[in-house]
Amino acid sequence: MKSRINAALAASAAALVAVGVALAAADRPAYGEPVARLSAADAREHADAIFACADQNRSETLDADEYAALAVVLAELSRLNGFVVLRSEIEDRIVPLPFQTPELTRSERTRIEAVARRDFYAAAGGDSQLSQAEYAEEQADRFADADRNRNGVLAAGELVAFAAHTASLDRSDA
Ligand SMILES: [Ca+2]
Ligand SMILES: [Ca+2]
Repeated sequence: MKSRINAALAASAAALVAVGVALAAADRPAYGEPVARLSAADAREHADAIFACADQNRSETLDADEYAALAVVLAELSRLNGFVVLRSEIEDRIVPLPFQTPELTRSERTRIEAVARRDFYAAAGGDSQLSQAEYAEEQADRFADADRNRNGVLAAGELVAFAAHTASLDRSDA
């Protein structure tokens, strides 16, 4: 698995490799049980951990390149793994993707990056920098979109929708 990930990332820009290494860090403990329910607090913890991985230059903000690299790497790793990893301080857990997913093609990667840049500028505001709070707010909006029954928890199909979004499998709007 690791060599497949490295091979996929080798074709990418340095920014992609940096984010990919941070997200695939070998010193993380083994993955726990698949997630059955995701609370808003769990999602916030995950978002904060992802933000830290994506902030390559430790500026405490994401720029458009960091944000786009994050979107591409999350899609790439999720598809290679067949699951999305949810980070927490205690352990990483997984949400399996609902179907076999092919590796990213070059054109898909271009599309994901373009969508990510559009999303970035919508979320970042006039300074073109996305703070941790702004990233958390954007991710909270995605959580709310997935929470169809508005009970503050993602479960079953809601969780699948959230994971599919992370893997950029739901983007038909670009
Ligand atoms: Ca940064
Ligand atoms: Ca729900």
